[in-house]
Amino acid sequence: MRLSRAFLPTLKETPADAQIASHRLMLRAGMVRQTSAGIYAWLPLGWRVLQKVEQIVREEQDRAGAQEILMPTIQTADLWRTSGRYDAYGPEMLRLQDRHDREMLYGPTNEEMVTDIFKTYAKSYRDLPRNLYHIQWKFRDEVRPRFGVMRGREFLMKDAYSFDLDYAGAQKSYRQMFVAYLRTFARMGLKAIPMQADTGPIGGNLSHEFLILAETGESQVYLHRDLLEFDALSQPVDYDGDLSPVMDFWTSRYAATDEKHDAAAWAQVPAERQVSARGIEIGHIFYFGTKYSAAMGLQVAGADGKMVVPEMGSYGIGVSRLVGAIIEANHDEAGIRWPEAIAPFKVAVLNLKQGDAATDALCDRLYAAFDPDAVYDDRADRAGVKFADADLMGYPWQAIVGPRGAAVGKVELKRRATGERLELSLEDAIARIKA
Ligand code: P5A
Repeated sequence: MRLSRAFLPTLKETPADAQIASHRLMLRAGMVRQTSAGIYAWLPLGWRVLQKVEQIVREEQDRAGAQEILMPTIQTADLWRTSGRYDAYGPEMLRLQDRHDREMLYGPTNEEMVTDIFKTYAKSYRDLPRNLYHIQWKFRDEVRPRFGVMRGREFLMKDAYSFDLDYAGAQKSYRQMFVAYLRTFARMGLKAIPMQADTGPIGGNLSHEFLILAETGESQVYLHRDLLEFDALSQPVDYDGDLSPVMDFWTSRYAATDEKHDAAAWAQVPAERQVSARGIEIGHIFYFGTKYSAAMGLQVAGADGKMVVPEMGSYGIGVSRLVGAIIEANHDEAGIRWPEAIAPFKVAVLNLKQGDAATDALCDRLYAAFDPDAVYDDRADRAGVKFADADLMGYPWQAIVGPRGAAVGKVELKRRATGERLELSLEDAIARIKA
C-alpha cells in the first residue's frame, strides 16, 4: 500500500472524549470512526487488524472441531418468546418492526436461533456431537457504551454452540472450547486467564470468563501467579484426547472476578503468589445443559430409541473488543506496537528523500519484497512526520532509507517493539524481517 494513494488517515489532535489509550490510539491512527454512540465504521487499517483477529479465531475454532456457519443479525421476537427471553432480556435488546408490524430484533446473541436451526436436521444420536459457530455483528443497547470498540453497542462476536447427547459429552465440548480459547489468545500475544464467572442472561451453572490484565480493565480480578507464567502454546493439543489435565491446571489455581471472589479461598494462596489487578473480559464460555434445547423442543433419538434432549453450551469471543484489548496490552507513548500475528502490515518502508534516484530504487525493492504486507511511505512529507506516523500505526518493522544509506546500499531497520535499530544491506534487511 503506497501511502500517497492510501486512505490511512491520522488525527493530529487527541480526541477529548477518549478516556483510555486504546480508544485514543484507534482514533488517532485512523482505525475506526464513530458514527453514533457505541457504533463504529472500520477504516482500512482497523479493518485489516479486525480481519486478522477474526482469522486466528476461525482457525482455532476449526482446529477444535467447530464448524462455521453464518446466521442473520435480524431475528423474530417469536423465536425469543419460545425460550422466554424476549421479555427477560430488557432494554439492552434493540427491538424493531417490519412493514407488516411483525416484531423483530437485532440479535444480541444466537442461542435460540441456532437451536431452532439444528432442530430441523438433528434426528438421532448420530447427529451429535456438533459445534456450530459464526462470526457476526451483534447489537446490545448498553447503558454506558464506552472505551471505543471495547464496550460498543454494535460489536463483532464469535459465538459457538455445542450440542451433545449427555453431560459427559457436554463437558468434553466445554473443555475443547476452553483449550481452543487459551490457544487463540496466546497466538495474539495475549495472556488470557480463565476465571470462574457469573452467567447473567445466558444462564447455566458452569462458566468461565477469559480476561487479560490491564490497568484500564472494567473488572477487578484475583489470581494465582502460576497462571500468568504458563505458556498455552507450549504443548500440542489433541482435541480428541483427554483435555482434563490442561483444564485441571487452570481450575486448581485460584482465579476469580470480583463477583465470584471468595476471601477464604484467596487466603490459601501464598501472599507472594497473589496477584490482584484489573482485567478486560475478551471471552466467555457457558455450559447450560438443556435450558434452550428443552425450551425450543430439540430432541433426538438415542441409541436405544428413547428420545433425548441434547445438552448445550455456548462460547463467545469479543472479536472487535479484542482489537482494543490488544492495543491496551501493546502500546507506548508514541503509539501502537502490534504483535506480528495481527499487525495490519508487517513493514513500513520509509523513504526519507522522495525523488533521489538511489533512495527511490532501494525503497522500491524493499516494498516489492513485502507487498501486500507492507506500506510504502512515499508521501512528500518531512522525515519527522513519517517516523511519527509509523510509530503511531505500530508496524512491527520500519525499513528506513535515506540518500546517505542508499548511496552505499544500506537500509536502517527499526523494530517497533524494542526500539532496536540495525544497519543492513538490502538482502540482509529483507532476510532479517522475514526471519
Ligand atoms: C456466548 C456466545 C454470550 O453472549 N452467547 C453466545 C454467549 N456471552 S457474552 O459474555 O455476553 O458475550 C461474549 C463476549 O462478547 C464480548 N462483548 C462485547 N464486546 C464489545 N462490546 C460489548 N458491548 C460487548 N458485550 C460482550 C465480550 O468479549 C464477551 O466475552
